[in-house]
Amino acid sequence: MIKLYFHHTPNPVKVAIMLEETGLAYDVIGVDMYKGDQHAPDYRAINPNGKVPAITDDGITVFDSNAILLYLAEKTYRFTGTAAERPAMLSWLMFTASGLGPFTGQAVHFTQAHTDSSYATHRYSREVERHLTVLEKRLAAVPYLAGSSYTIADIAAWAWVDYLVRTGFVLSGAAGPARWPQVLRWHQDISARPAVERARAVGKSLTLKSAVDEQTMRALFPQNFEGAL
Ligand SMILES: N[C@@H](CCC(=O)N[C@@H](CS)C(=O)NCC(=O)O)C(=O)O
Repeated sequence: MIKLYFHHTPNPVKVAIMLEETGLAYDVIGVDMYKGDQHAPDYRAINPNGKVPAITDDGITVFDSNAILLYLAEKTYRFTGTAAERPAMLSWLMFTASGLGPFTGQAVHFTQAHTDSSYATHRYSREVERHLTVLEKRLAAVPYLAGSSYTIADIAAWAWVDYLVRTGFVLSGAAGPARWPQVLRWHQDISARPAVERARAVGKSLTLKSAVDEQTMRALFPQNFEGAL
């Protein structure tokens, strides 16, 4: 049985969606990243990068959400798109893995956690907007990122766009619908999928820490603490 190492944040949610879409059986194991569970030796043996998500699947271990999406797509032969769509699927999956995801993470960090760098706040926020505009142009031409088929590239990008919608970071303001109507159309379309609705509920029964205190700051931002890495 697959074990999903989870916290309710965008990267693990991608994997929950894929597991729900494919109907594979899985158990959810909470990794309380506000307490620093991601750095525990037992968890580092599963994900040496000390982040969520990771999965184990009968002796196989896979870490990094995008690698897990590819692994599950290859395991089930689902959500890869047609043969003709596969190159586009890979391109858009990596667009999220190396661009939309990391830049959004940095934008949120500098806007909400460390507001003392206006240069960094500006740079990453503008990069989020630029990534949304790249998505907008693609989704004005095709219904899904790979083309006609809903694929793991959509699942990966949706998790970050959903985060931007829910937190109101960029998309909720008056400018959002005017600037990125196709992104919002695509977001609503995917949000209505039953598997996505079920994935939103994954991990809700876990008791995870919500308070942000020094333990949390040390767990999430060890580079800011001498000798913590
Ligand atoms: N490239 C990795 C990034 C994983 C990642 O940054 N996960 C965040 C949650 S969305 C995390 O574990 N944060 C805890 C930490 O950085 O200590 C992936 O896609 O899985």
